[in-house]
Amino acid sequence: MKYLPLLIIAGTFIAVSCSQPAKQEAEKKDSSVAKPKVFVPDFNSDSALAFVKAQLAFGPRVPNTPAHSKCAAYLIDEMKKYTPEVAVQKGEIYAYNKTSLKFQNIIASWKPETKNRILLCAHWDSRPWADHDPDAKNRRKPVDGANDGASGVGILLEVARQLSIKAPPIGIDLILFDVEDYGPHQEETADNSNDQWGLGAQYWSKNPHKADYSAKYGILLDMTGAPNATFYQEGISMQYAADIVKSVWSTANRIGYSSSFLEEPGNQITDDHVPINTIRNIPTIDIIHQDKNSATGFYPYWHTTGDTFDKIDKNTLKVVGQTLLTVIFEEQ
Ligand code: AHN
Ligand code: ZN
Repeated sequence: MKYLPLLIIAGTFIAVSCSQPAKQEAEKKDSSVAKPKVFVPDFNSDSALAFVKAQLAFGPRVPNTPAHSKCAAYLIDEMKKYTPEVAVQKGEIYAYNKTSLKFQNIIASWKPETKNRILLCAHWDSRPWADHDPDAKNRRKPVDGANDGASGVGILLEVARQLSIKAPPIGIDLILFDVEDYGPHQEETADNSNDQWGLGAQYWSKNPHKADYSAKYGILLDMTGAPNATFYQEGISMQYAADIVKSVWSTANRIGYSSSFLEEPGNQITDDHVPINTIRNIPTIDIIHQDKNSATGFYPYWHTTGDTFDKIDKNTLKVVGQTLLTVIFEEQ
């Protein structure tokens, strides 16, 4: 408490040379406040929004459909514009209902030779069934997945474009995971165990694109495009990577996004970060929109036919994308 006024001064006028010893002392006390003064690119939310729209133009990206394979080709081509290091992991996996699904995990890397690296990821497939739709007639229809899938991928494509303009200070891997959202239909089975979701991420965690792949930490984006999205500190992230959660939330708050990045606990969510934490042993957090006032705990259109492009708010893309760029460029 004693140092608070000095910390605020140090944070605000960090570029001003610190001649008073007291101020320098204050900076040393809390390294999370005294961030290096570095250039951080400006995340372009119009560009990110266009990347979201481009994915939706293929239709729902449901595994084993033409829209799914066309969108994979688009994502690979797009990533290749921004880095020569693009790996595609292809294979077949079985869904909970024994359906064989062709999948493609897409991995784009910067500074592949560097051991000091971070991993950013999102899922690019969309859910085959809108099983939470308010209208029962829609519950076997596919989900557009504007927010649930495409929003996180759109942000990562814009991050990729920015990294092609200004190289990051550390190694970066962007992974677009497939087959996250093929978990059991609500009406089909009561067995909703963890390992039926995130099948692409499970595969990669067991068979990384490079033998012995590791990273300092990982950040997963899920449902990062709804208006006024609220990101609580998700439970599994706190269990495996509390220090990363705290530092990312502190960065977001420092750059002005405290109304989105709430420093309050959220529920535990089964998501792609689970196998990365438990199988790959990389501490990985999930930036995921949770809504304490909705019946499902997620945004209102979650797993409904209403998860469409018109619901995406580019301000939320900006909040998340600018936070990621700040985290990346303040690394060293
Ligand atoms: C569960 O419904 C348990 N997890 C959902 C993870 C998810 C689905 N994220 C997006 N779609
Ligand atoms: Zn989903």
